[in-house]
Amino acid sequence: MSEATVYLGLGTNLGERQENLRKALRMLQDGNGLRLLRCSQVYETEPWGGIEQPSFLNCVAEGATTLDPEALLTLCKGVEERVGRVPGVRWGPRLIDVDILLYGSELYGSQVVDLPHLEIPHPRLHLRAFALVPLAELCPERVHPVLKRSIAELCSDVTGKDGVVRRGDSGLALGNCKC
Ligand code: PH2
Ligand code: MG
Ligand code: MG
Repeated sequence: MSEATVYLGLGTNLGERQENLRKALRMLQDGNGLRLLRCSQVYETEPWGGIEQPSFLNCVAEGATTLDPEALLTLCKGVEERVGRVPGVRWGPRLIDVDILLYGSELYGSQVVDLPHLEIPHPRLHLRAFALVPLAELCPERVHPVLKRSIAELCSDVTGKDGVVRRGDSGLALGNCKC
C-alpha cells in the first residue's frame, strides 16, 4: 500500500512541556500505520488566539503513513488522550495538541479534506507563526493546496514570528536522525 506524507503540529503549554512532546512523539512513532521521519526544532511560542495563558512549546513532525486522514485523526486523538489531555476551552491551555497540518500522497499530491470534524490543510495554518516556522524548516517548498502558495512564502508573510523562539531539538531519536 502506498504511503502518504504527513505533517503533524504538536503543541503544549501545561505541565512538563518538553516531556509531553517527547511522550507524544514516541507514541505517534509506536502507532500502527505511521512512521515518523523527521522532526523540526522545538520552539517556545507566545499564545495565539487572544486567551491569556502560559507560553507553548511547539514543533512539527514529518511522517509516512498508510492511514487515511480520518484514521490518522483517530491516532492523533488517541495519543492526546494517552498523554493525559482533558477537554478544555477552544484555543485555551492544553497538555498536548496534535494537529494534522498537511497530508499528501505521491499519487494525488497535497490533499484537501473538508469534513465537519476534519479539515486539511489545517484551516488556520497560514495565520499561525507557531506552526509555519517549524513547518518551513521541514518542507519550505511544499505548496498549500488551497492557497497555492509555498510554506516558505506563507511563513515569510505571517505576523508574530518574533514570538517564536528556537529552543533546541526534542531529543527523540528517530532512526539515524535526532527528533
Ligand atoms: N494552539 C492553540 C491556540 N494557541 N498558541 C501557540 N503559541 N501554540 C499553540 O500550539 C496553540 C496556540 C490551539 O490549538
Ligand atoms: Mg491546535
Ligand atoms: Mg487540535
